Amino acid sequence: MKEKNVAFDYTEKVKDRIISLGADLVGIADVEPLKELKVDPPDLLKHFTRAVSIALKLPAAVFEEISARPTPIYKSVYQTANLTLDQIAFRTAMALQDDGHYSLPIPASQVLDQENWYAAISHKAVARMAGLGWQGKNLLLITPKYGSRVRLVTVLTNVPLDVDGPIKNRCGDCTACQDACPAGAIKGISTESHYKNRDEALYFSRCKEKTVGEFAKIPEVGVPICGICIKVCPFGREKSVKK
Ligand code: B12
Repeated sequence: MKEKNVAFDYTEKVKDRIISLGADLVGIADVEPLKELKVDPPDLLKHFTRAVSIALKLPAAVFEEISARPTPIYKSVYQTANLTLDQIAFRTAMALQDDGHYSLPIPASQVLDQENWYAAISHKAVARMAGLGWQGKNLLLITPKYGSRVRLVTVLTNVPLDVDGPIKNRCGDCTACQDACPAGAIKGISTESHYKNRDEALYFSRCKEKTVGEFAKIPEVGVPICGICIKVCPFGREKSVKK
């Protein structure tokens, strides 16, 4: 009789459970290459071997309603998505823990270094290594099905789940995000893997001035969001455009 692949079966069970909690995409990254990342605290990854990347799609119409600035509805969707992802990550980590595996949910949107804008770990890097999408010219994770209209969360764990691999960048010659960025922040440079730093892809200070310095100061918005480079990305846009 053929031997059962226990790791594969358990990985599928974990992924199915995450989807049943309401996630739209899930993938598994090996932690080893992620050790190059700046993380907070610096030994964050020490006790973990795998990073589970979880994506939640966003209502595409919300982006179609955005023209020059983020809308109050987008702010609400952003908050709901963060809360939903935090709950999915929490429940995933607890289920893994109940199965005997040391596991840590990383918040969807918690900034630890307010001066340099760093979180505990980059969800985009985890998602890319877990095969959910590629890092696009807008610096965001672009998924084949939903484009960048997804928010992300990560669960770190020490169970040897089967690992997924990165997928190929499909931005090609497209300059939609570069052309539309209201801050003129996107340089339009493509990467086969990932950017060495944010400045390779962005005039980061321009993006920050627009989102943090301008949009977050709109009273009914109040958070550093924008949404325009998400809206114009052709991946996943087709079904959302008003007919
Ligand atoms: C701080 C922050 C901001 C700051 C700074 C943004 C920035 N570019 O760092 C501000 C307020 C400006 C901002 C703006 C936005 N943000 Co923001 N932000 C974050 C937050 C909380 C931390 C980001 C961080 O630590 N960056 C540090 C840098 C160095 O990491 P990085 O940006 O991911 O880029 C590096 C890695 O990805 C790396 N990489 C990629 N693959 C690999 C693989 C390996 C092995 C390695 C070593 C590295 C690597 O290459 C990049 C360059 O070094 C994250 C949540 C999180 N924990 O990740 C959300 C997050 C990145 N933001 C998000 C979004 C959507 C936005 C906005 C569109 C606003 C909005 N919601 O409308 C804009 C887009 C700006 C842009 N085009 O980059 C989403 C992105 C979702 C997606 N589909 O990609 C995230 C992931 C939140 C979430 N939970 O979904 N954000």
